[in-house]
Amino acid sequence: MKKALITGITGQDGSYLAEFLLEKGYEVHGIKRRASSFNTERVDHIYQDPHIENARFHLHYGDLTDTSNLTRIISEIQPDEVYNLGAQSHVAVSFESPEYTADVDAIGALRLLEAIRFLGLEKKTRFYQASTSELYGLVQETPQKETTPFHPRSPYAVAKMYAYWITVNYREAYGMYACNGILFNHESPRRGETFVTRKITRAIANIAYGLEDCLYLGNMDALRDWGHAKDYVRMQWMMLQQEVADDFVIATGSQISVRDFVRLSAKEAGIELSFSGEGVGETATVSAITDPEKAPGVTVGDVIVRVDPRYFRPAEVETLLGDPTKAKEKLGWTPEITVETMCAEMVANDLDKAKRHALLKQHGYDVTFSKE
Ligand code: NDP
Ligand code: GDR
Repeated sequence: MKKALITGITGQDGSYLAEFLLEKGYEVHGIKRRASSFNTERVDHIYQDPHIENARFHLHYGDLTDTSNLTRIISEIQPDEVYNLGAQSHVAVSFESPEYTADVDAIGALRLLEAIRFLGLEKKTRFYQASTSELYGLVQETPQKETTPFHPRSPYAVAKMYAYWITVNYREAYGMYACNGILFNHESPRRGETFVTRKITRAIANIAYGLEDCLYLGNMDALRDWGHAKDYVRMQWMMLQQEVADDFVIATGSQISVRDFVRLSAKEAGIELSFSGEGVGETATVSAITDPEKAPGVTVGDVIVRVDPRYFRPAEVETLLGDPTKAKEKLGWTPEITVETMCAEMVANDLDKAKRHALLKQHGYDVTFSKE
C-alpha cells in the first residue's frame, strides 16, 4: 500500500486530494496545525478513528515552520509521495505578513526537501510542490506556459518563486523526483471564504435570503483562469506517476473577470444585475428577479455590490490565462468542469446554507457568521 503525506490537508486542495488518494487505496497522512478551535471541517467526512484496525487516514500535529517536527513525521511515515500544499495562501494577506509568508511558503518547501534528503529518502520519496500562476504576476506573454518568464507581484508570489526553484534545484542536484504544478486559480464549494469567488457566492446567497445587504469588492476588472479543485488535484497525483519528474501548467485556457463572476453567481441565484459607474464608484443594481424562490430577500432596484478600495492590493495581478497544452499532451489531462458549472455548484451550496440560516432567523434564533 502506497503512503502519501499531505501538508495543508485541512485546506481546499488537501481535502480533495486526501479523498482522491483514499479512493486509490493509499494510506494517507496529513499535517494539521494546532488551533484553539477545530480546524478539520473539510476532512471530517473522511476521518477514521485511529483505534480501528487498518485505519488509512492519519492526522499529525505539525507546522511548516517547524523543521524538527517535519523531519520526525517524515522519518516515521517514510512516505512514497509528499504533496506540499500547505501555505499562507492569501495574496492580499501576504502584504500584511510578508515574513511569515516567506517562512511558511518558501522555507517550508526547503524544510521538506531537506528532510527527505537528510533521511536518505531522496530515491524513494516523490515530492509535489504547489506552485502557482501568481509567479507570472506582471505577465510577459499570453497565454502563460511553462517557459513564460516569471515576474512575481506579491510577497506570496516571491515566496512561491523560491519554493519553485528549490524544487527544481533538488531535482537537478540530488536526482530527486520533485516537480512543480503551476496551478492557475481553482475553486469549489470548499474554497476559503475570503478568496474572491467564494466571497462572491457566499455573499450573493446571503443577500438573496436577506441576511446581508451588500457585497464589497476590490478590483472587479481582474481576469482569472478559474478551474475546479477536483480536476486539479487529480492532476497533482498524475504528475507524481510519470517516469521522469517535470513541471506542468494546469489551467482551463479561458478567463473571465471578477465582474463576470459576480454576474454569473447572481444569475444562479435568480438575480439579474446591471453594473454602472467606474473604479471606486462602480455599483451593481438588481435589474430583475428571475427566480423569486431562490431570492426572497431582494427587490428590484437594490444596490447589492459596491467597490471598497480596502480590497485593492499594493501591486495587482491584472490578468492570468494559462496554456495547459503540455499537461494535455504529455499526461492526457483535460479539465472536466467549466467555470459556469463550478459557479453553479458553489452558489447552490451557499444558497443551501443561507436558506438554513434564514429559517433559523425566522424562528427567532440568533444567526451570526464571520464576514472577514
Ligand atoms: P488553502 O488556503 O485552502 O489551504 C492551505 C492549507 O495550508 C491549510 O490546510 C492550512 O491550514 C495550511 N497551512 C497554512 N499555514 C501553515 C503552516 N504554517 N504550517 C502547516 N500548514 C499550514 O489553500 P488551497 O487548498 O487553495 O491551496 C493549496 C496550495 O496550492 C497552497 O500552497 C496554495 O498556495 C497553492 N495554490 C492554490 C491555488 C488555488 O487557486 N487554490 C492555485 C495555485 C496554487 P489551516 O487549515 O490550519 O489554515
Ligand atoms: P488570487 O485569488 O489572488 O488570484 O490568489 P483571490 O480570489 O484572492 O483574488 C482574485 C482576484 O480578485 C480580485 N478581487 C478580490 N480578491 C479578494 N480576495 N477579495 C476581494 O474582495 C476582491 N475584489 C477583487 C483580486 O484583487 C484578484 O485580482 C489565489 C490563491 O488561491 C493563491 O494561493 C493562488 O496561488 C492563486 O489564486 C493562483
